[in-house]
Amino acid sequence: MNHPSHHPDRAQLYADMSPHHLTPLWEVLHALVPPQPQTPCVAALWTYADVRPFLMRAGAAITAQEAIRRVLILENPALRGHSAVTQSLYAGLQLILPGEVAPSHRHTQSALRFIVEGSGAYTAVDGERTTMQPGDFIITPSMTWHDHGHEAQDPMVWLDGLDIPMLRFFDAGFAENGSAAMQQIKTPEGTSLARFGHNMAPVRSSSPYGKTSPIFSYPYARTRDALHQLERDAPIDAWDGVKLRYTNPLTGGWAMPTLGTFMQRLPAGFKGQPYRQTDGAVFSVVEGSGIAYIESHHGKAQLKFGPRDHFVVPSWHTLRLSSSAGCVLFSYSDRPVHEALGIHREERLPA
Ligand code: GTQ
Repeated sequence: MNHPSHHPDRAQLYADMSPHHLTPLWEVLHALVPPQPQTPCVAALWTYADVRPFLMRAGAAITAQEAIRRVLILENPALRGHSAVTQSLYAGLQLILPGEVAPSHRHTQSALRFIVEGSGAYTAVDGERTTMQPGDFIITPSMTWHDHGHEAQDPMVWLDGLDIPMLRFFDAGFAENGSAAMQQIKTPEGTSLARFGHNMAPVRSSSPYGKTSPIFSYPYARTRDALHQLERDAPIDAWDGVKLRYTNPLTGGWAMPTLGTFMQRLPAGFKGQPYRQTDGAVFSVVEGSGIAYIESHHGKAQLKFGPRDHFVVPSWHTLRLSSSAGCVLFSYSDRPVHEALGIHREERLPA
């Protein structure tokens, strides 16, 4: 037995070194260098039917101006109090009501918005607005000024995906508030998309947002067309259905340096094969319904999802997706960081 109580001499050694902030490695080595990932995070589902009433109550309880960002954080059930959906990812659902402004600020954390409900609100990024529609993927690059406003009707809800836990881990977070709630608009809407979003780039190419894509709005209408055409005309992947990743047109790499973003279509009757990968992922259901079968060291879970539901599949959890009616899923993960560090692993398993 290795327990210190069986070795009084060792126990005394540990007790004597502890005030000097020293710890014996051999007591913790197995947990530090596990044979395979053993995330404390668990798979979880947030149905929109459950979440929406709380969002609307939050809308009555506090204004966007007062809250700065009126968001309900999707917390991993195993990480309560950490404002994290996995160890590295943040997820939240943000509500903005007609007439409101979420005031301008900027921070080193990168943010993505994935539009869940409503339309007509805008995000402004460094002086250019983009109007948001359901299914649009919108980026707030690191350290760019951003405010959100809503001049149309009906509540508007979007998924916020941020790398907050990563920046916390690296202790690399900086933030500042804007001098005014709304930033000055300097560039007409659609300019970034015209410049970078047509498989072309300015001749004297610049990278206005550093390592982040210069396109900060990827409209769903285009993504949807691509998925449907590929479903019709191209082979269906046995694990993923039709799955595309969003790219930075200047590099062909990820749209964001810390967050990988994907959109996939599962055709009607799709029964996916199982796979697991080291990057944990958050899913937002755009259209349709299906079931995510998940297996890990925590056991088995079966998540039945429908439109506007959200779920998380942590690292090294085996996932199998199926859909009888067909569906479209947006997802994001920390894969770009795994790849940059050379630690990404994926296993595509036989059924
Ligand atoms: O919109 O800037 O959900 O800074 C969390 C932190 C949203 C935002 C969040 C943020 C934002």
